[in-house]
Amino acid sequence: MRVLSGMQPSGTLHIGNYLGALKQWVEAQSSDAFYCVVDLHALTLEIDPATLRSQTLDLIATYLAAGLDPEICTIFLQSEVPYHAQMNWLLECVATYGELSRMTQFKEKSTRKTGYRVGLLTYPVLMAGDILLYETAEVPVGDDQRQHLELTRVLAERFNNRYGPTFVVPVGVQPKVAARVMDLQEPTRKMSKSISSPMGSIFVTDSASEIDKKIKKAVTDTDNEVRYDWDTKPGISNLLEIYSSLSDETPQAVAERYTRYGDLKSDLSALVVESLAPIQKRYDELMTDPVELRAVVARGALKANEVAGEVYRRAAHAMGLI
Ligand code: ATP
Ligand code: LTN
Repeated sequence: MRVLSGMQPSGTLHIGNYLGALKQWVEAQSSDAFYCVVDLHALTLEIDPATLRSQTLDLIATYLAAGLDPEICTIFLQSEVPYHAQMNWLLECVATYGELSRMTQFKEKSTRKTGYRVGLLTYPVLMAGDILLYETAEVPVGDDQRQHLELTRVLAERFNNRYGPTFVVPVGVQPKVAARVMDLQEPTRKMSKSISSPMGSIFVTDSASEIDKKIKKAVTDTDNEVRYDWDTKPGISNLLEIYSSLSDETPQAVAERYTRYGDLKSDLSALVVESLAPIQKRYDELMTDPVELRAVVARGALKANEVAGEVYRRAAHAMGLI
């Protein structure tokens, strides 16, 4: 089963990125899995070039530290496979302005700033190309990417109807729990790299004491009953989902063991610290050898270019390019 996913090198990952996406990727890795650092996507918002370069290396190291193994799956940089930019153009000539301007992420990010970049509008087309270039069947992503996945399916189907069968129509897959980890301070809003307050997100690089402080201060409610119920208890339900994702129990089963918020928070904090510790240790080791990190993605790009090149040529030919 062909699997592909990617993340932007836009800053340190939080536990939502890890539980919603990266942890699933590790479980789904095989010789048929492709994972990329989507560095071209990171150019849609203002980013300092040196920062982009260092965050790209960080993200490669984080993928490996979390358990992606380049001997098993293909890890690559989007910008090292030029077919992504080329496919983007073909698909921009399939997508409509109306459907791109209706994307929630575009509406949110474009209103924060006047003079937003055109790339912010066309971002989902680049993403659709990332996926379609690899004949992807499944795309493991968090819940917030559903709309982009749906657009990818619409574009693939439109292309196939107009130009003949060319693309595999992919599906998005979300984990059963923690597909949408919420901000610890505002549990009705998703944990986010760019919007959350520092106390609202647990980063994969956080120290044990930072993790403990953030979980202890997480917003809950005053009825003092540990129950999994998103409608009336979003704060507690969020903590239960994080727990559940790390312990492989259901959130209801975790809830049954606790009567006090404080006990749940202490145990959760210990579990998060224990789960992140090996990732942090490996990350530190990997970051001492940036040359090897570059070599991993250079090897990945060789395979990615082979697969993507074939699909790109098929699509270009179908549209009438010689
Ligand atoms: P930003 O806020 O800057 O847009 P982000 O934190 O939303 O960043 P992305 O880089 O857009 O993170 O997402 C990387 C992956 O993590 C995607 O698969 C996305 O669905 C997933 N993801 C992001 N936030 C969460 C979350 N709060 N819970 C679960 N999964 C998430
Ligand atoms: N939009 C995604 C990142 C992304 C992606 C992809 C995810 C770009 N291309 C292809 C899966 C498959 C996000 O997480 N913000």
